[in-house]
Amino acid sequence: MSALYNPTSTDRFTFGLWTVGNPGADPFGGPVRPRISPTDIVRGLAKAGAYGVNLHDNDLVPFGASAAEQDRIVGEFLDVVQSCGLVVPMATTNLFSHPVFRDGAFTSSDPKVRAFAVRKAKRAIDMGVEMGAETIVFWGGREGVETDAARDCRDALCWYRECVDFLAAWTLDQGYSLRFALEAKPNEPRGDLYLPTTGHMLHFIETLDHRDMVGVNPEVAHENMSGLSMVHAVAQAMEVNKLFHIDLNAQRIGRYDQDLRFASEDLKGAFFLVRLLEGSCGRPGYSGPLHFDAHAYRTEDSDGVWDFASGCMRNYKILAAKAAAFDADQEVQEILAVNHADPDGVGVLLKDYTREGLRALEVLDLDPEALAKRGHQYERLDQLAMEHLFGVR
Ligand code: GLT
Ligand code: MN
Ligand code: MN
Repeated sequence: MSALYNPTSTDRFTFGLWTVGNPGADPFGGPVRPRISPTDIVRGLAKAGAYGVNLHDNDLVPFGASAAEQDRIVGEFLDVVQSCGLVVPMATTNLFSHPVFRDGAFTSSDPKVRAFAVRKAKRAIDMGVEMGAETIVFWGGREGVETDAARDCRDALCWYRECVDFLAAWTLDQGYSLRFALEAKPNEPRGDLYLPTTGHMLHFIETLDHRDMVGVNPEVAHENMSGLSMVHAVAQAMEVNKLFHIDLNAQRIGRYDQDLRFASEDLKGAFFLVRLLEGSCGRPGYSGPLHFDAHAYRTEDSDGVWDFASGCMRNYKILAAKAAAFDADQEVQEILAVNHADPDGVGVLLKDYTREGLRALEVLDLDPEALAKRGHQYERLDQLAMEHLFGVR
């Protein structure tokens, strides 16, 4: 395998403790791999060329641990993180594993459960700040229902908003400089999750008190589970400066949440996603951490886990090189230039409404029959993308 695509810390690749630490359990069978300790995960990630490690509170500190126990565990962990030259850019709260969250955390009908969830999230944020995290992810794994008989969905959304508003206000009150990133998923483990796509999240964010500090954390698998385009979800977030974090993995449409090695399915989707994240068509890219929220196949032993991690990072770098080559390809540029051409300066008329602009629009020579005759050469353009991907161009 070419060393050209070996990751280094400047690539800003991150993994969660729960990703490489996944022991291969599924709903039909138990773990198949020994549990790797958090500190060994950190050592392994540093060796593999990652930049950082992310975690849920309970990936590191057991649920219900005392303050003294937490201090000891966090201290030991941070010593290893620092000695390995890694960082912890993102932290999150497990609001889904404990049975107390069986009917939701921020959207539970029981205010005591909501209060417990907020208090747990608050403590996880404190822990994240101690570790130097800049982003706090919220994935509402239990925020949903099997039956809408349970509550009016509008109440759920209102409670969800109250909890995020409360935590944002508290974060600001603490003087923490943090951003929240909300992660959508359509279903699993609940029958239907509230706020099922990144688009739903983006609108919800606009209804929050402290919307400036809240953005999204789209995941490839989660958008694809709904049969939607991850590229379009991410682009919409980027266009309004709301892409605060990203969960990269792979997924086949119509399946359970597979969390596969990045780009191992839907190669073309991954190619256009990387092209978008790297910056394309004169638009800036994304500069935050590139997080892989995925895990090794259940078939793998401990060595296979590191093959998986290396594959995620190499695939991103290979696709970044392919995307750059595609954008630099003269034939690609020619096709795009023809399609975007504006020799008569028409586009500017639509930028802002003015009465003069309207008059100019009305007298334009626009012949729909002539415009409709034009082919766009997208078969050729897409084939060029394919040939770059196949490595024959
Ligand atoms: C869980 C989930 C992921 C989320 C993680 C953050 S936890 O593994 O499947 O998509 O990003 O809470
Ligand atoms: Mn997932
Ligand atoms: Mn995720």
